Amino acid sequence: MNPVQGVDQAFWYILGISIVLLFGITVVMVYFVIRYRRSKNPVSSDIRDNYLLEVIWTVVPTLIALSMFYVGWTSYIGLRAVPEDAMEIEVAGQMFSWLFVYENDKETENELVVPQGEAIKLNVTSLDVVHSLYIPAFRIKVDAVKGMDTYAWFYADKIGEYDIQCTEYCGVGHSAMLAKLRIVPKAEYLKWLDEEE
Ligand SMILES: [Cu+2]
Repeated sequence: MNPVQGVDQAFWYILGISIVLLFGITVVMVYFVIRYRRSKNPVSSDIRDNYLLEVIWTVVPTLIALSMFYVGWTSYIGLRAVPEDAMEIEVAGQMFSWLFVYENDKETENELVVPQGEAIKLNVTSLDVVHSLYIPAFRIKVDAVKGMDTYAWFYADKIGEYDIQCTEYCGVGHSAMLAKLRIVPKAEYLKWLDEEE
């Protein structure tokens, strides 16, 4: 599965549960406030030891939390498991731009060009301070740290232009640390790769 769908499913699943719980709890709370107000219920009842209820309110939330963990974990695995045939590109953050180095040592700044239909593995590092590579369209966000190699991957399924942004505050030029991802047809990519900059 494309990790984008996995991440989105986890997002909607957790959001859905949150909305149901928010409304459910709010409705019950408002009902209790009205139903058991002092004028209608002057003496409060002393309720103790309802084992069935206690088991239910322990087991059900535990199962809900575990199911959210499972959905989140599987989507995370999708983001980390790189297909074996992925094309590798070296990525380095620096104050204040992104550098991309391709298989033939071609280098670009603030422009990442990849062929459509390929899995792309980005080997990420930094030349100075901590940056973070963020490509929202592909649900990628990974820190770029000097002396450390991290990675991210995405499936370049649709031709188009996508935003790349540094998302770790890295200095005065941080907000301008923008780049573009361009997904182009394979033939166009090969032609581009051989062009001199
Ligand atoms: Cu940065």
